[in-house]
Amino acid sequence: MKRRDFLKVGSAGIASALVGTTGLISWSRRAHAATISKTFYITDGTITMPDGADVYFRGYSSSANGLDVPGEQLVVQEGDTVRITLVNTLNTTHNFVIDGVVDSGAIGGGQSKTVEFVAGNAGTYMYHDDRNGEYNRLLGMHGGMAVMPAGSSDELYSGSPTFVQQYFWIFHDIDPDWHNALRNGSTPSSQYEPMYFTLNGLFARPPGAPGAMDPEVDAMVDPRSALHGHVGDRTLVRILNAGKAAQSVHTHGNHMEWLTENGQIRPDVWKKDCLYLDGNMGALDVIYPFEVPPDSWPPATKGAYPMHLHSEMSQTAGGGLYMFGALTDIYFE
Ligand SMILES: [Cu+2]
Repeated sequence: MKRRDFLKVGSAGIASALVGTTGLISWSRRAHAATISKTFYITDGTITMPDGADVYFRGYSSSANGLDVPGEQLVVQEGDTVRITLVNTLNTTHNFVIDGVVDSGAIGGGQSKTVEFVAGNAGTYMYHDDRNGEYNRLLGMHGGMAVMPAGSSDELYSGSPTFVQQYFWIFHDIDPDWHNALRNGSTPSSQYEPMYFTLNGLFARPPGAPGAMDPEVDAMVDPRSALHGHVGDRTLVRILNAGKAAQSVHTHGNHMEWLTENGQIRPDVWKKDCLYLDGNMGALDVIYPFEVPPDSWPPATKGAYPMHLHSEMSQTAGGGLYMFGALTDIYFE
């Protein structure tokens, strides 16, 4: 579909567009720029994997004794002043970087630093620590930032196809041998071999498994990840890959409208059910349109469909444990 055709479809929906309440990201249009302040504590700890292994992580956390992987989702508007205070509780040196936007410089062990920047072009960004190449990002120091167009609540960029609600899907993959080496201050020397795969920091759980259907632990129902909508609730998904492994993102039910690839606006909006996502900070923005699935008869207006990744190992944990990987569900309500 050409963008021109698409915009016609999109503009019909504007009158009824509302800011969604089911997605985690809620956003109201604002006439004036604001100052957004946030404090991140650089912390570490272990997280228990589905096979029982405790793996070391570092994160940008919302409290000094917490460990958030990924860090909290930031949502700002073009022109906003964003002020981030970093409190490094560790004895290693870290930083806070948004490529092309801000670089805190080194924050030594036990030090704090406040960085300030003006949010520029609308779009989806990853914040991360690039102090030690990719290693701190892989250890968990990453998160997503959405910059909304000035004065807009239903566009990805000015003039984009519109949506009524938005989510982040931040994927990650974990090689425990690398995490262990980095914990001990050494450089990983083994070939990278991811054993665990997460969506917004959580693993899926198959039916009947401990934690299944618990929104605190199960990526299938985590309100940050599972899409909920009625027919017509066009949903923006900001997809980021903090891991190292390239992935293939597949939605069932509807195709995705593919708006951007690695921060670049696509010249035409294609509808795709499967999209390639680069490893090492690949990024996609898509709209899941919540249309009645075109081949269904009688028309299916309710039901649940999976989103999964098409590399088989990403659906597993610990070299087995099927369905303990990076997947979630899409609920037509
Ligand atoms: Cu599939």
